[in-house]
Amino acid sequence: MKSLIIGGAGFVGSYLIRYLQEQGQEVAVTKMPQETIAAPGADQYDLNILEKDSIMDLILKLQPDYVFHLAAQSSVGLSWKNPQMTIDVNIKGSVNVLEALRKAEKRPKTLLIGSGEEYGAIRPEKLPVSETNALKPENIYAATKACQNMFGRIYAEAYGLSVTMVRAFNHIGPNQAPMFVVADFCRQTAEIEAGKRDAVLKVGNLAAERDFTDVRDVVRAYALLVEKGTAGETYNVGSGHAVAIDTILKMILSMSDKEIRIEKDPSKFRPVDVPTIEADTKKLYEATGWTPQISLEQTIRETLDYWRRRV
Ligand code: A2R
Ligand code: GDD
Repeated sequence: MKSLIIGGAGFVGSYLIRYLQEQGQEVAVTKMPQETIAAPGADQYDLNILEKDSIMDLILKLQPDYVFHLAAQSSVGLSWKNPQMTIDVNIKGSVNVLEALRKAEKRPKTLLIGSGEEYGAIRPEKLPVSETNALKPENIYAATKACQNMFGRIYAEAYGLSVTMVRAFNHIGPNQAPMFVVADFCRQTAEIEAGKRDAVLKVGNLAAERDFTDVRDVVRAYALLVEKGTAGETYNVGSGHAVAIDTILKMILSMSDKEIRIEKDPSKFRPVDVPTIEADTKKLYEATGWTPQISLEQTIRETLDYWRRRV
């Protein structure tokens, strides 16, 4: 079997390449021209998803069995600062991918990666949130992913494309960019331990509750879903348990010997930050049998150790 990963130079891509190769698959991967990927055995192609014809050429050339569309502007925080770019990449780029798939001779099974953020503020009695819950995105990123989801369903129904949609909740682990909360707090802690900054850890909204899963469990779910998911359907991918950011912070601090002071940084707060996002993963379980295997403590410890080695 041959997989094409679009946007494979990012956080999830590096793990997905390795996982699919371990499963015996042939893997091709696209990256932005300025990016590098350390992935022996995977064929690499430069591709900007805003260039529609290039996607089509690549899919026609490779004729993959599976396509994983990971390319995105993936940060909620950055989406407030750069809405146009987020909309271009996440909506126009995704439609470009769908158009390329529509014109492909051999139509691959495809996974589009959306977000638990698409639900927006969820009524407490609706938690954990299932895929049938109404979408009310509360930030630019979430709106673009809700839009991508709608296009995915439309293309599946109108053109018979084998496109399955994921709503991924927070995923974490070593090698994640420090614009996301766990990597950010672990990097700051490692820098404090190494004497590279004062013993003050800057934080944003600690009251938010999010559903965290180790990235290695996440890519395993993607590989199962691309094969077993139903075209036109959406599946939540998360742990099923929301944890307060404050609890995450305390876990990280408990893993360090340093005395660290916490300071609120106004620039880290967002115009809107929904209180709780928690996934109902019954549909995913019923389709694939997937359950997460790596504990929150293990993934946080490994992320902290990763930053200790890096700083
Ligand atoms: O922005 P860069 O240079 O870091 O590249 C990102 C790439 N990307 C693009 N690829 C092709 N054409 C574009 N116009 C374009 N713009 C950005 O997509 C990066 O290498 C990749 C996304 O990786 P990450 O930001 O690390 O996201 P992650 O955590 O791997 O998430 C994968 C998917 C995304 O759709 C997220 O929105 C979702 O899972 O949570
Ligand atoms: N980044 C960051 N930095 N977030 C902080 C901080 C901080 O210093 N302090 C508190 N937070 C809070 C944010 O306000 C948010 O409520 C929560 O921590 C998680 O923020 P992020 O790690 O930036 O992730 P995200 O939830 O906005 O988005 C991630 O998860 C989505 C799925 O739920 C990304 O991986 C998205 O691509 C993904 O779709």
